[in-house]
Amino acid sequence: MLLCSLTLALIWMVASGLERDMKEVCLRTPGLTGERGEKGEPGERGPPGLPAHLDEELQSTLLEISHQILKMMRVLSLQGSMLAVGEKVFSTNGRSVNFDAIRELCARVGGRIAAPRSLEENEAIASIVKKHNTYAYLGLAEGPTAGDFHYLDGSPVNYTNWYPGEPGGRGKEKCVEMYTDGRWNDRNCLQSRLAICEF
Ligand SMILES: *[C@@H]1O[C@H](CO)[C@@H](O)[C@H](O)[C@H]1NC(C)=O
Ligand SMILES: [Ca+2]
Repeated sequence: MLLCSLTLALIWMVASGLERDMKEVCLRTPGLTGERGEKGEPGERGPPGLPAHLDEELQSTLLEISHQILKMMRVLSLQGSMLAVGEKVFSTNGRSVNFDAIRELCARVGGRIAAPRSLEENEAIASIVKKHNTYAYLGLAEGPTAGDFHYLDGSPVNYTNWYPGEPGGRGKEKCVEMYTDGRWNDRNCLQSRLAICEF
């Protein structure tokens, strides 16, 4: 049955259309349950390992991996595929879609819609917006009180960069877009805006 599940999982990954057929085959032919075997003797305790910080081989492997990752990041930065700011990485697929679609896209790849939490992060996002010469939605939303914008996890904003006179939607513009100069405007959530995710 385990093999059957594994096969199912694999098949599902490559061709989910076949899944139903496989499942039927698996369900129709259950094996007889065998008798439970006797419990084995516990094995002997293995020799103690070195603590990780003393294990030279492990250390050099880790160092090698982080060098490789750093190289990848430099290549991706050179190609403009990613922008690293502190611990965060910003990236776009270059497409413009509505707010919900951006949120779903970013979540699907394990990130979040970009939300600037400092001047530095805002400038990084703005540089992507400028490069694509279009506006982007940010990971902010208005609460029930007009003008009260927060991050999507519900925490209050600790950095803003509103365009003069904004937010001016008086509760009717629940999303936030970034202009090409990096400033923000509250806006309805149904426009097509550049999808920028953070990781
Ligand atoms: C806001 O808080 C985040 C941590 O949640 C921090 O990284 C960021 O620097 C803060 N921004 C400002 C302007 O203090
Ligand atoms: Ca507005």
